[in-house]
Amino acid sequence: MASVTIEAEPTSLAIDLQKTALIIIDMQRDFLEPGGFGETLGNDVSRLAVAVEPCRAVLDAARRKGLLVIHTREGHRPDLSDAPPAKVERGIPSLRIGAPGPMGRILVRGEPGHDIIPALYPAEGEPVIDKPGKGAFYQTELELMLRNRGIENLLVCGVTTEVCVNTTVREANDRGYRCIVLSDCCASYFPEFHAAGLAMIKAQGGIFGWVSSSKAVLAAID
Ligand code: C5J
Repeated sequence: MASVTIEAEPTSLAIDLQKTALIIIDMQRDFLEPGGFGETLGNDVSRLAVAVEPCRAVLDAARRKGLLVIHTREGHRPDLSDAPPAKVERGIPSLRIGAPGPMGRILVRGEPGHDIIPALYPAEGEPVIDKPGKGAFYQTELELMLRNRGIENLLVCGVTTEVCVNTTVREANDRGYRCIVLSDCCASYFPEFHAAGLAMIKAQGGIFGWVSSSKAVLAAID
């Protein structure tokens, strides 16, 4: 596969698709559907739906082109031994991490709410990274997987823009990856945080990475 040029801000950039992975952050029922972790924190979860179709278009194209596709899920072991007390203690006790909810125990691995939404469900063979924190590199095998595959560039999609997407992009940037965040494939419960989260990435000549869109990426790779 040849190198392609992606229109992005603050600059367009040329990437080798063989060294590029698509990473889809935390498109889980717990964040996107009513009754999950996102809603227990007082959020309007319908605000994240806008990212699903653009994400799906990029996911389909990435699969067609044979790009490495990696999915992540935020969540904890059923005994919560990997959940810091400071994280669990937040919020109303009956709605905290590990409490029972309509989609099973909140943010617990193996529960229905922890799973990825059907529209973006991982295909056979696509790695799924289970992460206990906001960043996808923290206490996971992500970096090892990327290094073993010779990946240098990440197309980043998912939720939420200012939390797990931003944290992962910052972690990746420090590890030397070029991160291209697809603005319409990300979403936040707070539109102003979505905008600020993207602005922070591309400011100062692209201090953490680049911001592009599904349309630009599809035009370049498909
Ligand atoms: C949050 C995430 N917002 N995936 N997690 O707690 O962004």
